[in-house]
Amino acid sequence: MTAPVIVPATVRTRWTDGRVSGDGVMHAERRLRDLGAVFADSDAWASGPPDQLVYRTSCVFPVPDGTEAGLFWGTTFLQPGTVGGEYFMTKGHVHAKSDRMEVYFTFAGTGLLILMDPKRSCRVEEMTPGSVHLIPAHAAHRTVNIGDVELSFGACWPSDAGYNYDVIARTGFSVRAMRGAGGRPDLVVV
Ligand code: M6P
Ligand code: ZN
Repeated sequence: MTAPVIVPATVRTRWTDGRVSGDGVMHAERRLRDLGAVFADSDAWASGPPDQLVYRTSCVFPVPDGTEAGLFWGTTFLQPGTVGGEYFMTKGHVHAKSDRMEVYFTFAGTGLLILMDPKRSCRVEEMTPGSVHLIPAHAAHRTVNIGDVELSFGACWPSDAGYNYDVIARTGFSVRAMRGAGGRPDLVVV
């Protein structure tokens, strides 16, 4: 057998901020206009600039969506900011195949990972550079930027996990993260 040649990796992640570059990287973004039902104060949301970037993702999908036993991965870049005193956050979802797990790992910034089980009980984990977070089966998950700079974190999840946004659209999370006194987050149970 001939010796294999050494080839460079086709995709790279910059460890300082999670920036992904290379082959097949797909970019997406969510602006304030896309996040109507997410924030508690709908008047504050409606009076905000609709073009305001809230977060963007750079992901790699090496196999077709829905493939069993494949993996997807990428970085989410969540901007700092608030709407009606509530920190910028992702929409949040449960996996369509709800027993599929996921892992998050923080590159930069400070945030919260809100995990909610099917009984609406929440666990809130602090995200800091280097922190690693396991999203258990059946858990709804949402991230929140509680700092003054961009929060970036990596994620890796099964390619057959899918997204279910309906549960969150209907009943939301049972905890909201508000900017409190001294800029520290207050967790409000709703
Ligand atoms: C992470 C992963 C992605 C997800 C993204 C944004 O990168 O969990 O699957 O799409 O965060 O979260 P959401 O889909 O809730 O907007
Ligand atoms: Zn997920």
